[in-house]
Amino acid sequence: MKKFPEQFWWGSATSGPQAEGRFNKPHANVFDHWYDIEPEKFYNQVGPNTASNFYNSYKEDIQLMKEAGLNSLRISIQWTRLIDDFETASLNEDGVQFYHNVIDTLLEAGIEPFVGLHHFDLPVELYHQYGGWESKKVVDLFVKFTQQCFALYGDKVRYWFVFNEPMVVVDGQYLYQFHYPNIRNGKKAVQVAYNIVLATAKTIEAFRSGGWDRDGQQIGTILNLTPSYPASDRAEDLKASRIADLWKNQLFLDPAVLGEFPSELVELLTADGVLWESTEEEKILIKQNTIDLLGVNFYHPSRAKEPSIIPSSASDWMPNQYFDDYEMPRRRMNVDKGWEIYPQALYDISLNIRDNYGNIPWFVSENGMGVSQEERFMNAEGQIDDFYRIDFIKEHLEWLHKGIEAGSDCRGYHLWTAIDNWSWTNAYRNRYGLVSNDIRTQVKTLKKSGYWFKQVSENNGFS
Ligand code: BGP
Repeated sequence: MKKFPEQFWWGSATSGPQAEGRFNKPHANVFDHWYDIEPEKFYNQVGPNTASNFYNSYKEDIQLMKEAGLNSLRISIQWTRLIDDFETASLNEDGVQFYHNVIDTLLEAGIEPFVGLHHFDLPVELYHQYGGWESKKVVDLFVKFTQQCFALYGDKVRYWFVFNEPMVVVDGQYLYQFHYPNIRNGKKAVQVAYNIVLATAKTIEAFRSGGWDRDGQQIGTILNLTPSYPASDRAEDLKASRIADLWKNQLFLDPAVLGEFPSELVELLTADGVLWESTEEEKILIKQNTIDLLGVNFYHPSRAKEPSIIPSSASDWMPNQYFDDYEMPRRRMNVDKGWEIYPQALYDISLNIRDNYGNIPWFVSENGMGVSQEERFMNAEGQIDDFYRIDFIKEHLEWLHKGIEAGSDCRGYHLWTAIDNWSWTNAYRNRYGLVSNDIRTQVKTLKKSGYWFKQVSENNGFS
């Protein structure tokens, strides 16, 4: 039996925009808006309007999560649901009550709420008015929203997370065009990355100066880490992999944990003429407001080879002018996503955090397997026999366990996700849940993995 540390968090991650549905929301976020104007971008034209109906069925859903053995759950508070007026951060009463109800129901079920404050769900008005994360004005409006969250729920919530996967905001909105406003502008991408780091530090500052850590509450952030491996040991590939790591991982990890950006990256951006605009005062703020707890979303590694893009001018600047993605031959893939399955990377992440980031407490905040047409695996009893998901989780847990044995301070494993939910432009194509969701009827049923996860959670390990 592989045992995990005591009080290990066996849980799952969800997000407001992917689970709740748009019911009673006073504002649209960037995805709501994108679906309104270009539904054809979304798989099967399924949008976020109903999602998994969590707004209406949170009580029953939380019951199912309990049946799947979760002792913790990450939700996210939607800025577009909680706030009526973004300038003053005035509250929307229905939103306020909804998140009270969800948090109370989780606590009653013995499930620790982990609360995220931004899960790709920027209010679209703030993009149209100010350019969203390009603007430091939006940074300050965001901090006001987070202060409302702390004031409302700070006595009940012990674990807060400022951003989910900031690199995906940068990649999706400003570089590789898979999130609204899907533009391509390297210089803006760099400023957005910086502004998100600044927003993280300012939120942490507000949390601590407001005394919301008075009973040991902690604040962290959630980063998608994709450790970079070179395609070969040729100098060109090694260099490409080093820069990929700096950009994809250290850009957010270093300021979050160490309080400063990696100097190698700053030098490179300066030499290329695309470094962000910042002040000395902000630098100090970032230095002083690092996280208590790190969430790591891990799906796949990154493999890099010598780049093929040669920019013709600084205005064409793109980070991938320094690295090309390299695809391993015969790699195993997370079905339909093209993501390489490489669980050993979790061990490498464990050691990296132990050795280079002061062994900060961390947990796997997302990991999971997306599978399309899962009804293929439905057995005679109407249950989805997702043996492949059990194998996938086990493999990852085995490598994580080795990392913990080596002394890395990992406190939990959250699967993406508890109940099949709506997923950005993929809509409901790839299913990740421990619980299936028939989106025509909203009937939700535990999969085989749900029963298995319960045993793992109860035994605090598996054999
Ligand atoms: C992460 C996000 C989640 C979730 C997951 C699965 O990047 O934090 O919100 O969506 O990936 O990816 P996808 O939904 O694109 O299949």
